[in-house]
Amino acid sequence: ANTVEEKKFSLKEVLDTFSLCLSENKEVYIEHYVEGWRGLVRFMNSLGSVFSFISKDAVNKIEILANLLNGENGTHYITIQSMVKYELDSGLVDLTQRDKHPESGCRTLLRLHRALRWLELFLERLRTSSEDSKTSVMCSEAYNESLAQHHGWIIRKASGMAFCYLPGRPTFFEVMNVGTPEEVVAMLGEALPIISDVYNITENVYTQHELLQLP
Ligand code: 1PZ
Repeated sequence: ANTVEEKKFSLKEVLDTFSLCLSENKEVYIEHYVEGWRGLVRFMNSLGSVFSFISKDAVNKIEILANLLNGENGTHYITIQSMVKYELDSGLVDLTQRDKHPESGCRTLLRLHRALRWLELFLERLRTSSEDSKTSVMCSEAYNESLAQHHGWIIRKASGMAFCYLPGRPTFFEVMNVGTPEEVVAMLGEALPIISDVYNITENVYTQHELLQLP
């Protein structure tokens, strides 16, 4: 019998982590948000080393948030809502240019938040794709609609090159380790509304506080 340690990593478990993010009154727990990202990075690393420049940046941001959560002011970092209130009230956010607080929780989480939109768009394309659809095309379309708008041309070029190394749809589905293609599609159908929820709630908080363009 498989022990927990031997059990192969499944993308379902990662996406399930995001369902733990939402509190009863629709606040987003940073602990689970960070945990969800850790799982996505593990998944991305299993796709090959061409993606390591991407996962390095993601890991860096994940650790900044984890350190804030585990630091002396950690109680203010329980949810995205409490983080935003605390950092704004305490003047801990650079609003117009990176200066005194280059690694604020707000600006750091915003980068992952934008990437979560990419993930939502990409997974939705995967979910509705046909057998001969190209993952690299789905990935770059999702990227162009989301993250690319926030990246300079060097990063856009490097990303575009990395996308070409994505495995094809059949292999991609296998690496997800969820089951048959039908089961993958069903799993995505359940996971996507949760990811959208987390994304939309975060987006609203950032919109309300005019934080969507943080440098
Ligand atoms: C499965 C294939 C993976 C495709 C991932 C698509 C996203 C490509 C993004 C590439 C950007 C990486 C290089 C670092 C860029 C940073 O400059 C920016 C802005 O941060 P700043 O410079 O302002 O501090 N970082 C980001 O935009 C965060 C990117 C996180 C990407 C995580 C992708 C996770 C994918 C999960 C796979 C299932």
